Amino acid sequence: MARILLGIVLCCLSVGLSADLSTNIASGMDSDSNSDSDTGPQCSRPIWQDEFSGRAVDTRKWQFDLGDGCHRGLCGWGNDEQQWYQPDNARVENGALHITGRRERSNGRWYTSAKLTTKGRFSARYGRFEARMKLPSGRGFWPAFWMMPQGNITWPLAGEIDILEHSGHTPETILGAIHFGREWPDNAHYSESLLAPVPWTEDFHVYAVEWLPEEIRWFVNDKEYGSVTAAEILPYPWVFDERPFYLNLNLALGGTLGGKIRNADLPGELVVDYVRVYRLNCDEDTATATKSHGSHNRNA
Ligand SMILES: [Ca+2]
Repeated sequence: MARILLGIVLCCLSVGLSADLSTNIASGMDSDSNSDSDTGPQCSRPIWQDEFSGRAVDTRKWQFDLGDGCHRGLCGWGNDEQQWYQPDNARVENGALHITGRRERSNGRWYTSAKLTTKGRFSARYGRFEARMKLPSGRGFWPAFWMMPQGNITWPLAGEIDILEHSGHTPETILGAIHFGREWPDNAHYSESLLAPVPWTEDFHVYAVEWLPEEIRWFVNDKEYGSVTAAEILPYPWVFDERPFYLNLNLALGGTLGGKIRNADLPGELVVDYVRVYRLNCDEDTATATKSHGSHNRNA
């Protein structure tokens, strides 16, 4: 989600979240305590999921991030994003979460949208993190499915994992990335992209990462389109083995990746059929387990 120039972006999203760890442990939702050792059939079942089969956003699983970031000293969420986040722009209907980005005056902004996070609700270290989604079509939309580290650590010292990002100006391209390094402006990132002959917005696809010790792999519909290892980002330290990360889902408008907003293209929706998290270490070791992801219960 964070771009280079505005690397301060997400720093403040993690500030003030020191309560997360205790919340997760207390609720039993944090999978990190046993995710390294369990084996067996639970690997074919999600350890956490939301199928969005109810009538509203399940606030036991998600929190809303609100506003435009200015209350955190991070106007436009550090990326010059144009939307005001509010719960009204997220609804659960027909088995899916719908996040709507629209032209609507609110609190001094010209656009509204929504952002959901499992911050304080669920986090995990390692595993397969996937969402089946249909991306909005239209110039200015910037949907993202991404992860941030638990704890109160200045961005990006503890990392950031972007499972999927997309710009409505380049509808045939999807992006995956990690952010790391030192504090802005000495931060760094590694990214992968996949260019398709037709827009990704035309259909549902399953976007995923498989996160292992010293390695992260990006997938779409079970096709691996990129990976990064600790060795590949040297001399930067690999900070992704240290703590659990929580999930974020949002639809930004404009900003450094969303670009110029074309009002005639609005409104638009990010539709999420489900979000599922699996362990990967089903077999003898993590390295072989990741090859067996076909056993997961996915219906992409
Ligand atoms: Ca569903």
